[in-house]
Amino acid sequence: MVGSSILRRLTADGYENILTPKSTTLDLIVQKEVEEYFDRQKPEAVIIAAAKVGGIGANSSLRAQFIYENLMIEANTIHAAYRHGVRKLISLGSSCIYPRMALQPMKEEELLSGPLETTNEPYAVAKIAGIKLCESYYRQYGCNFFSVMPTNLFGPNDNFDLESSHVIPALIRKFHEAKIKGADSVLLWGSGKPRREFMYVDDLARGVCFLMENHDANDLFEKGISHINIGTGEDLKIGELASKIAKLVGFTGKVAYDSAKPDGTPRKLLDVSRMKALGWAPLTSLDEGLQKTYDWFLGATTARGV
Ligand code: GFB
Repeated sequence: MVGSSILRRLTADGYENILTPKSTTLDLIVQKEVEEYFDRQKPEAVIIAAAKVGGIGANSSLRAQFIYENLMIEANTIHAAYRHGVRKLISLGSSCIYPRMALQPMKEEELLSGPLETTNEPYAVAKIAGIKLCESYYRQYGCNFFSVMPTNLFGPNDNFDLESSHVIPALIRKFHEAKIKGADSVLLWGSGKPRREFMYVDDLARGVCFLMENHDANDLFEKGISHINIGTGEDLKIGELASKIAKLVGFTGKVAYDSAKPDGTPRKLLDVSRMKALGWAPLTSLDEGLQKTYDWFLGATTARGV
């Protein structure tokens, strides 16, 4: 989802020679393959959008895969970028790097100020390692590498698998299928009370390209900041999100909650004043992004003949 959006952005901005290796041709978990790829292709700039990602269900159950695969992808890519003299590198993380009870909205300085949320601790530890890899390669070798922490993202090409997806694609699919089948209720996870911030993926792509062109590692590290947040600065309850998506899809039945499923962190809202101060802001409202994502889902569903 993120990679394809960044590719659309770069192409629209007129960039050429964009390398987008698929996991079938380059396994970023295997160091030798990564080194050989950098040898062959000699990239000038790198954006690490590749990651093992998923919603609260996948994060809780695939704990070994989430920590191992993300650590390997980051370590292999960042080290290869250093060895091959890459001029700038941006590594993408997630707002789950902050402590479960971090002060809201979460400033960059909240990193490592308390214990992490258990459901996604392995993933968060790997993403914190990504931040520290960039910072360490800057401090020891002077590499222009830094990390960007996006809030919860959604949009076209998201994963709509009900077990492993994030909440927005899960809700779009659940409400859509319930409407088609004429079901009178939909079962959601947890209590509906946690608050989340959501950003449409094309805004993240704009933000990453903006930082690639306008920001450098020393702008952060020399101010004692290890990464930069990117989000909308607004959040809502999962229950409120559910009402929005039900209305959008046209589902008029009841919403029930499965309390056996985890809520995760109670609130996850980023402080985005640093991006704001750089003159950057997202353009897509939550309602507009949800509409675009639902339209994409309907197109993909029709294409699959479902
Ligand atoms: O999007 P989500 O899976 O991830 O869940 P997190 C957000 C909230 O929605 C949780 C609730 O409180 C879920 O319990 N929810 C309600 C549902 N119904 C559903 C449903 O059908 N499916 C899903 N998936 N959730 C992830 C982290 O946390 O967010 C990752 O685990 C990463 O590490 C990612 O940071 C952005 O926001 O809780």
